[in-house]
Amino acid sequence: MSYIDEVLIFHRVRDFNETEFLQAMEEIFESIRPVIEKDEETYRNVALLERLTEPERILRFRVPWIDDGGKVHVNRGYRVQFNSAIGPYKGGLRLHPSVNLGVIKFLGFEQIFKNSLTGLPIGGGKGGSDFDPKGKSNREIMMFCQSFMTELCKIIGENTDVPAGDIGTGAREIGYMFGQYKRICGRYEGALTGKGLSYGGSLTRTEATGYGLLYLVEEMLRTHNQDLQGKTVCISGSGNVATYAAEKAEQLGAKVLTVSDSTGWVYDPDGIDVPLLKQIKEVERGRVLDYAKRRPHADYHEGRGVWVTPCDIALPCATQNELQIDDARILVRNGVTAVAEGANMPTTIEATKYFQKNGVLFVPGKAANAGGVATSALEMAQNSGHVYWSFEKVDKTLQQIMVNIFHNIDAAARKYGMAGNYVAGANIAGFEKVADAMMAQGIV
Ligand code: NDP
Ligand code: 2IT
Repeated sequence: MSYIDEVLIFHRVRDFNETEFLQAMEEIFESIRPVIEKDEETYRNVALLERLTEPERILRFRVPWIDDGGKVHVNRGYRVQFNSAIGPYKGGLRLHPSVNLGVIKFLGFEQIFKNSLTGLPIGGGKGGSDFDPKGKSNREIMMFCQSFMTELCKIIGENTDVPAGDIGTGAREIGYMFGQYKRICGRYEGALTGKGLSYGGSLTRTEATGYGLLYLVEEMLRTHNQDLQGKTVCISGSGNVATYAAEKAEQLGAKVLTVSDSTGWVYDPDGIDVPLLKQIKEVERGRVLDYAKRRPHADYHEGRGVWVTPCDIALPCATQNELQIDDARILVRNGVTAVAEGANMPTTIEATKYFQKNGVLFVPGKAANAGGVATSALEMAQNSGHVYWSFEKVDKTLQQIMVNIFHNIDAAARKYGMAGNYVAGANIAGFEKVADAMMAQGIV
């Protein structure tokens, strides 16, 4: 049996209940198969794949907190320090009731290759909790964040592990966590990114994931002699990534027709009004239903269904496995030409293959949404140099990073005879650097 299959079967048996982790691993292993099979014995002899798929360290901890009515709650906190071959662990913290070890392992595993693609010295990690921030008061959020950080602070630091935001963790949560970290550890250091601008944050970090997604799409279209001018775009989600993807898409001349959340979605034929969306989501902490009520021609629909809207470009920016085979069929039937993942693994493997088979340009999240973590690494660089860079400088650097990522994944796909397969290109390019570093550092 091939080495790749041996390791896959081993995990299917041992980690059978970690569905999302197995899905991420199977996609990556399929892509790197030609790389491994070229030199199978070398990799097998040092158990490279077994080491790559086993986190260096996992911390799971109790997070007790007291709500405004005096009731005590206990959530589970996680931090998976997956791989530090090319730099300190780096990756976000997800606060959502669906969080479990399998979800955090999938996100941490993806992060290894994404961070490698940025070209910056950051390893892979991820964390979070099954805490649900929806409907909580500011005080309750602060109580939770302080309790969470009281444990997490024991294993993070500017040169060891640097968490950041993800679903449910934005500027407010990072602020509370940073305050508690500093209080307990007594050090003012960049142990978190996504910080506020008054205490060590970087300009452009808020916008970075969404902007970076569009910079990559723009470069991909350019190499196919197209641009975003006049294109229609469907976006799912209405959080950090979705909002700034919409903003940049509109700046580049496209019309954004949809946004969504876990209760419903909005079709706005006049194009999404991004300042209004920001007001509702970032200031009022409302829902997309509130957006629809304040727009003259927008329709609101309950439930899933955002992908029925005909569009040139689809940008899933909400959560894993939100774009499934039926959605892919409808998008293709409606003439979609490009799909790029703002979220992590939003497209199922079946849907991804359907897009590729039907000639749709498809870019996986680990390349397309890498602008967020890349800008986090720029925040780390500013913090350790005790300096601040201008918006223009960070934005230009981000743009260059996304252009480089596109060309690197394009070249890696071509090198292995799979031109245009950006899934294979991203996985191979991300893997090669990490594998090289792991081989050089011995059996650790
Ligand atoms: P936010 O919390 O800001 O927004 C998440 C959005 O997705 C909300 O609109 C939310 O709706 C929706 N959503 C979340 N879970 C579900 C679900 N189970 N079903 C339907 N909709 C859902 O998160 P971000 O924008 O930061 O993250 C979005 C995605 O992008 C995630 O996959 C994240 O891992 C990825 N990502 C984020 C980066 C960042 O820098 N923030 C960087 C790279 C990737 P609702 O409010 O109803 O829950
Ligand atoms: O999935 C991701 O890349 C993020 N949530 C951002 C991680 C980071 O460290 O900025």
